[in-house]
Amino acid sequence: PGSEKSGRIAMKAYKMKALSVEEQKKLLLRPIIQSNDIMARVKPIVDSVRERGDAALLELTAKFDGVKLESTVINAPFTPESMILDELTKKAIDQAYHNIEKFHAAQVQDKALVVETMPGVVCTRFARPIERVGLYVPGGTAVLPSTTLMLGIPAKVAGCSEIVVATPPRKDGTIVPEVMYVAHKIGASKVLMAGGAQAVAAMAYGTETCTKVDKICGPGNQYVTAAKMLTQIDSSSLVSIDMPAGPSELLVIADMTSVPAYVASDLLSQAEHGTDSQVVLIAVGLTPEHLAAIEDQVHEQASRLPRVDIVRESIPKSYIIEVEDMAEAMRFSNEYAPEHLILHLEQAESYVSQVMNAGSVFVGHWSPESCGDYASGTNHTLPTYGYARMYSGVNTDTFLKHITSQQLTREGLDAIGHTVMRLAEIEGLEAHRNAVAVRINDIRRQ
Ligand code: HSO
Ligand code: ZN
Repeated sequence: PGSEKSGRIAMKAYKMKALSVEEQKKLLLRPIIQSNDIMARVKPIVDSVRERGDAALLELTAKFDGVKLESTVINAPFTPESMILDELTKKAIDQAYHNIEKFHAAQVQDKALVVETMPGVVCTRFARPIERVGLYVPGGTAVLPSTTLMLGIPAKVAGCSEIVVATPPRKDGTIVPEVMYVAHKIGASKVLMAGGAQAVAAMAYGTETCTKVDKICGPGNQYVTAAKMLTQIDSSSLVSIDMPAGPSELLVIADMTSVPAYVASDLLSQAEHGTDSQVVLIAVGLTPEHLAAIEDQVHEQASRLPRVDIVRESIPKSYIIEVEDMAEAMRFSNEYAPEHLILHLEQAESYVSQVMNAGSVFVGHWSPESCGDYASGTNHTLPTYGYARMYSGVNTDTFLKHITSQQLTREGLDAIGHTVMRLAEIEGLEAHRNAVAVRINDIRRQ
């Protein structure tokens, strides 16, 4: 380890035109997650919480978090002593809260959608909050009040009636005051002092003290993700989840107008999350000097980071690809479908229309991912692992469901009736046909 600790911190580097189609495909893949193994370890944990509730939860928290708790839940109202913060911290959280709330409140559609598809045939769609939701806030290597904001604000804005925040306790059996303060601001009714698969199971099935919820949201390690998936497919829990979660990732596209220090700082901000974080740099028509300046910056800035040990593992697994033009860059980025995409480009905004797959886009030199991670207003719970192809990040709709309704007038039914009866006939569903026919007969009789 001695020599490793002093070695150069560098990403792998490729030239697109030297890569075969197969090699390109390989680069698009994320590290394989051995889910069978994980599922086998998670299942007994989930089962024991389902069967034995709080007793199992307390045992598992003692085993995995090394904390012997008296009770697993803190009920609202939370005590002022549990959320004591210095002024600067409080101000920062309040400012972030304000922006995130503003952006997520704007996503709410107050009015029902009403469409008259034919004269006398009116279809509507309206939203209702998911009543009880569980928000998983990971513990681990970082304290994450920001994740509490990102999950809690949309849930509050959507109008969820019960919000449970789950997060692992500290060694002293308490929850960090930052998370308690945010839990208070979002109107959480409970903080569940548990982490991992056991916390997910408690929220999915409910325990003596923990409410059973309808949907579980939030990032987490492989055990948390496995527990979310297991409980979702168990119909006895009747719970849904936001999305499959994987390690954090970032793709940066940079041209000659990019500032090497900024590019490197963005790459590192994502690389410091975990040893499995992946960052990709697509270098568009860079001179060798410009690219070397970015690589130097990566090494220099990385060496000064407190989390350099994490970065030393994540950066060498990450890579740079040199491409000749923006068309190639956008093609690769859309195929990769990154969780975060940063455009360090001249007239960056003109490329946004070409983004087909990404969790969240950061446009231009002055838009570091950190702003979206914490405070600008967008959500940081985003699809990873290529799921940005078909999933959205957490947003206000995550906590809503849409209900449709319809009302037909007599004239409306008269006009649509024959279409419905014919289609029912084709499907051989006579009762369906008849439900229209009995009414049409009445209409004709008069
Ligand atoms: N970049 C992370 C979110 C986060 N960053 C939380 C800092 N705190 C999501 O990929
Ligand atoms: Zn981050």
